[in-house]
Amino acid sequence: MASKEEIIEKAKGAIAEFDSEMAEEASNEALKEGIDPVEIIEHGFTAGMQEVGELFEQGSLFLPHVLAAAEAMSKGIAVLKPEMEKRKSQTESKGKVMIGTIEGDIHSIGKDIVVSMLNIAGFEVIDLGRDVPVSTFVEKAKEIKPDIVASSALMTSTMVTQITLEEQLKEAGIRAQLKTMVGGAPVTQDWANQIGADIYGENATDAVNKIKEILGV
Ligand code: B12
Repeated sequence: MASKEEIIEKAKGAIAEFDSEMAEEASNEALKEGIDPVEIIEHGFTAGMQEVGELFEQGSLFLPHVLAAAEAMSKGIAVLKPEMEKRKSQTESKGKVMIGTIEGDIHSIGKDIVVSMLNIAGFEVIDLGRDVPVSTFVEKAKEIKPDIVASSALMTSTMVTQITLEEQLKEAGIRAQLKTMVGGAPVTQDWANQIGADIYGENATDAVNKIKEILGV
């Protein structure tokens, strides 16, 4: 019988070794041992992806490696999905969160984790996907009237579009009726302050806590 630490290490290793089968195995073992899927995702898969990211930045790994790591991560998370659905808060929706990766940016792994955690915490999440045009954020916000409009940006070249989102929500006359949240690796609290976003979320747990706080739920 594997311990929690061993399973978390296995999940982390699966991403670092781009091994989808091992990622699924780690998830299945976690389910068997009754370990919270959130722990496997945060301390296992995400930690592994961070390592891969660092090696990619240092130039010792290349894009195909990163893609293979991303694939392993989504395979591992897919195994955990049914259990996460089960653990979903059974209470009425705590609020509506609309989220997407900003225009020009196809990074979706972090955003997807935030979506999963918000779901578990009992929020209704409208996931617009990745590379979402600012106009789509605005149109959908008018239609769906979410409490929160959240955008993810993983590149310095796309985080600037979060400014456009703030501006267009104002132009559409709906900015005051909702709160905006920004996140993604290059995004900081300073950036959120600078562009006038209401919430900065460092990671999925932080995002959930801060939304709960601002909505008072
Ligand atoms: C995986 C990855 C990819 C994968 C993405 C797969 C996918 N489906 O998402 C692939 C291989 C496709 C890819 C492509 C590219 N990538 Co890339 N990629 C990465 C990598 C290695 C890891 C990102 C990741 O998934 N991390 C793991 C997750 C869990 O962490 P996270 O995203 O930060 O999310 C957490 C928090 O930030 C937060 N969060 C995230 N979103 C949100 C949203 C909200 C609202 C909140 C509150 C919180 C929140 O919560 C999450 C959970 O804790 C990073 C390196 C890095 N260190 O970030 C580069 C990186 C982001 N990529 C980079 C680049 C340049 C590219 C490409 C342009 C490469 C190319 N030459 O083609 C293309 C992008 C094309 C495009 N138009 O978008 C650069 C960006 C540099 C910059 N300008 O800032 C980076 C930093 C690598 C580097 N140093 O060069 N990439």
